[in-house]
Amino acid sequence: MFCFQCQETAKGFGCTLKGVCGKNATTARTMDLLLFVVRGISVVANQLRQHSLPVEKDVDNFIVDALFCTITNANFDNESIMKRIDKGWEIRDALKHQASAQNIPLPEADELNWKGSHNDYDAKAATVGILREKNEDLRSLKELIIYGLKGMAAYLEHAMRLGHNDESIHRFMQNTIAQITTKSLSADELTVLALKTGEIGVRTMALLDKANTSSYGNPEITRVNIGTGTRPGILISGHDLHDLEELLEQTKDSGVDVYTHGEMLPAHYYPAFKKYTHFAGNYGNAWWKQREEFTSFNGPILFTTNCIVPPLPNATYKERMFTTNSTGYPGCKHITADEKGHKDYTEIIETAKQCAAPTEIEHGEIIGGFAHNQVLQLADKVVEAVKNGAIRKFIVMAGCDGRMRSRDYYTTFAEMLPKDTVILTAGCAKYRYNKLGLGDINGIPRVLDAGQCNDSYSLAVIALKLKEVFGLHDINELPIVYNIAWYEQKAVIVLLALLSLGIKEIHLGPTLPAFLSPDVTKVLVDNFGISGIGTVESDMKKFGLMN
Ligand code: FS2
Ligand code: SF4
Repeated sequence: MFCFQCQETAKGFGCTLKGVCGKNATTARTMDLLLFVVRGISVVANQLRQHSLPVEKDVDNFIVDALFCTITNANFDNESIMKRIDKGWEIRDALKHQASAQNIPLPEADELNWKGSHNDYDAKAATVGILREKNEDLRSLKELIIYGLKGMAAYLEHAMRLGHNDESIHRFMQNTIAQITTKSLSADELTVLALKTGEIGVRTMALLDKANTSSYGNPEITRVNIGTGTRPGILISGHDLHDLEELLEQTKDSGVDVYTHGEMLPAHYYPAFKKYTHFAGNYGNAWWKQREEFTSFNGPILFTTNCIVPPLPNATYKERMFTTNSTGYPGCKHITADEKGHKDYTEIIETAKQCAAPTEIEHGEIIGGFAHNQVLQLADKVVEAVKNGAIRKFIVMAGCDGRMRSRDYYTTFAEMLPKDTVILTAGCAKYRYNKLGLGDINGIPRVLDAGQCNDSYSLAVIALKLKEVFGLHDINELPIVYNIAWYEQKAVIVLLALLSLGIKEIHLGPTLPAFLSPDVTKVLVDNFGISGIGTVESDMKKFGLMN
């Protein structure tokens, strides 16, 4: 196996024996083969589209789900990946049949022709992974784009589940994958494609924002309970608000409470979920603390997306773990939707009823809900605070959290920030500083949480609005610095999206991606001023934040 798609990759180079995330070598290779299938399907689908022929929705759905399930910590269930591959051949061959019936020529590519039995999968997979591209820089750029597309697929899938779709995004994804598969693109051409991926990433995040807000209202300032009640609970994790809605509906008179974990915390900010009195609060912290927190939660856990940490062999909660959508874990019950997209959570609810109430690990409240609509309602107050010097700078600290010790940097950085600065955050990175009690500036909290990682879109909307209000020509003239933490591939699409909006001088940590070759890193440094993080002190100085 070879995988280097996430920030925790082995030795900052690549996982070769087993993933640091827990993904075993066989599953890693099976995922490589699934991506091979995705490439084949994309080539034919793209070719049909180029000839103005229709492509079935099933194709779009398959590609989005297949990309999503290969994101870090989403799916550890080899069997479910194999099933996707089997289905993928059928889709590919049906598309080829369609092309041949219409005399549409297809390019030459192994991805269009190979097919073997399950016994052949592993050997084939070993030849079609990341290292198939021998040129280090081209490999780097291709993987940068593919990881961006994986993040895009995740956000698109959530929007689609709420009935919001955009054909042009699917077209872009499939066209891009087709180009990477069949064309000999130069480094310059791939760089342009990476930026284009960012641009479509903005469109995808805007689509998801519209899907979420038109379904559940605009996030508003909300205090979220982090303690527990006395009734049994169900813990819902991940990013999918549609799953949450169905769970809340089905649990409302059951005597069971629903708590959020990790990236589901921002669901509390949406007005539509406030009517559920049993929507009890947020339990715990970011994804990587789940082994302890799921143990003490005592009740069932539903994963709607990544991040799953493989439970230890003696984990007491494995029988209480449920997955859905693109996620999977061997031995855990997977909940599928019926043909209308509805899910039946009876088994989770019945399991919860047999469980003890959660053990309280924290007490109190956290505040959030500062997505674009809410912040723009406070715009006058914010602008005034900037003009009169009460707010000197905004620090965008969006992104992901992770296990590495070096991420303590973000807690220390937040603690050491001067009192006239405000953190703008989104994603699970917030857990490094959202319980520090950093206070407020004239009633404006010093940590403004917009929501999930996809709500980084909100931060871009806010920045663009401030640029307009202050009459600036360039978004980089704003008193905003970017100190972003990344972990998995959704952060890659967020980064590409910010670059496509012209944002420069982004600091990325705790380490730069292993998949960026030295030459590609140089392009990002020279053209966008991207850099890694230093020490807290040196970065404070660099950002002009020393008092
Ligand atoms: Fe966090 Fe994991 Fe949000 Fe990522 S819970 S690192 O999936 O997408 O951010
Ligand atoms: Fe390694 Fe990250 Fe890939 Fe897992 S997702 S195998 S930790 S690089």
